Amino acid sequence: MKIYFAGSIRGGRQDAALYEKIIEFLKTYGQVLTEHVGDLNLTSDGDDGPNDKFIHDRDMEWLQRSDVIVAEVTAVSMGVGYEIGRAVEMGKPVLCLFRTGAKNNLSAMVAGCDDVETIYYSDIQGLKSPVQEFLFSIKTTD
Ligand code: 6IA
Repeated sequence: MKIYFAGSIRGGRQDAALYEKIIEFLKTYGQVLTEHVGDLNLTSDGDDGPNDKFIHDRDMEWLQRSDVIVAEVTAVSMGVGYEIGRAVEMGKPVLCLFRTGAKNNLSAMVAGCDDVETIYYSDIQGLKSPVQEFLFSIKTTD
């Protein structure tokens, strides 16, 4: 199973350590195409690598190739919102993860989308069983 994990980069890296843990967990179910999202050395500047067109086009290619999108949506990120919208248009299964008790509310454009499933959770332990259930429910290309 090819998994596209989405998490905030220029939107802020305050949850990067959590992304790293979620990615490690997801890797027990398949290949995570976007492991760099959990790289603790990646800063919100995000400008020390390839240019933006390269990043966008490569990410869209990975999104196209993926079987499922898992997005941590607690930190507000325009890029993650964009990826969710593109994935829905591609007909991909989309799972969003939102921490209860966050200062911000989840955007209505995600929370109100019938094509997106959202898990509300308080810690990574509480995530594991519902995420597994979602992943087992989808068909893969492998
Ligand atoms: O608006 P944001 O930057 O918060 O958007 C984050 C989302 O867009 C993530 O889920 C990524 O899939 C994607 N994304 C944004 N920037 C990058 C990026 N920057 N590399 C890969 N995916 C990205 C390059 C960083 C550089 C240090 C090599």
